[in-house]
Amino acid sequence: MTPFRRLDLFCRVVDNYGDIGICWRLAKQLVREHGLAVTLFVDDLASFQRICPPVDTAAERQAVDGVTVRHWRGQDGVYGKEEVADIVIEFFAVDLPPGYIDAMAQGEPRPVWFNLEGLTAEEWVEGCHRMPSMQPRSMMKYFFFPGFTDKTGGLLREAELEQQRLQFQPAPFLHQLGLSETEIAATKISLFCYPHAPVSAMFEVWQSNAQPITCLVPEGVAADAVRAFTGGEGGAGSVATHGALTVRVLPFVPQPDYDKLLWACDLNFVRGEDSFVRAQWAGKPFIWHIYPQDENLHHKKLRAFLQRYADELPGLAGFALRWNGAPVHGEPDNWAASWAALAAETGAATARAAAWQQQMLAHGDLATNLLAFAATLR
Ligand code: TRH
Repeated sequence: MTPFRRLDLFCRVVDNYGDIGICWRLAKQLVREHGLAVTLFVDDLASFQRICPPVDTAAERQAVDGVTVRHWRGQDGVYGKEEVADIVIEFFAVDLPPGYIDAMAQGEPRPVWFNLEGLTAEEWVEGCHRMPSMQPRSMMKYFFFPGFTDKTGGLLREAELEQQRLQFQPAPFLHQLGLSETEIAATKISLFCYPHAPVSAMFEVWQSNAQPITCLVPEGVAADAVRAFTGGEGGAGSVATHGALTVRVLPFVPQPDYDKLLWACDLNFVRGEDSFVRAQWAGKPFIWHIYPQDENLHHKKLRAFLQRYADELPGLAGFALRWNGAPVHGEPDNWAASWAALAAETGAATARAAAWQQQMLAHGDLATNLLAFAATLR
């Protein structure tokens, strides 16, 4: 049992859906599994609505799945000390409103204050995880890092997730999304990536695959390549087959359904942070398109992850590096060869996915780890 009653979580949507995707997942879990009263402050309700359709984009304050959602309109505003929660989380180092910080300083006891950081497999996070940082008015803020080792905060994961995955029946779900029996019987690949991914090159290789492939692409993703392949607008429901490859455009689904899509496919292409973690819990082989950063910093992060995950899967590691435009030495220099090397490892990659899940489970989940650490600070 946590000694805390209330938690405030501040989320600024920098780009796309990962920021709100992660915060929303965490907020719901803290309510459902830990009984906390959670307020999620978010600046972009339209992005939120995309992954969670019940969200009302016009509401200043609303309750969604037991979470109080407040439209965070800016840094102005006066907050009373009674408005401040027992735990305050700023996600990805967002600046809290100065008026809120003032109210935090007035509280007794003061709230436990966290900066919840981004996920990386690099070793340095172990040294920074849980590190305190002195703030004005003698307040302390603590860094909390998700991660892949027991010296980090672990990964976000709901308690009932594995049970849900084991009970899941793919066929009705895929039918609902409009897939035919033939498409369902093929090797199914979900494709979620950034616009610079070499999707057209991949489509070309898959057209000549020995077995049929169904590639499922959320609407708006890889839009140029999808339009070129389907010869139409590429809206949800668009579908075309050339050679062994069928490409089908899916609607952007609510967040829980995206998990189901990952569970239903044989291979998942994911991106960012949240879909990357969900692919790991899906227990299926996956290829990660990492969020690009200046000076190719993301290549360093990708290599750090592959070193932990794919040390014994050279085909998967080589493919992932090429997919991200990272230099690969001694690897095949064409997509057909890269695909063949990845496909040849399907059995080993599936076994690795299951073993990795067990390894990650041993570190506990991020929400529980965060609350346990917070309790030591009171
Ligand atoms: O959307 P992303 O690229 O998001 C992020 C943000 O850009 C962020 O600024 C950056 O810091 C981070 O990447 C690294 O990728 P991500 O993290 O995978 O988030 C996608 C979310 O969208 C995830 O919660 C799953 C959800 N989703 C749906 O709900 N339905 C869908 O149909 C799809 C494809 C995704």
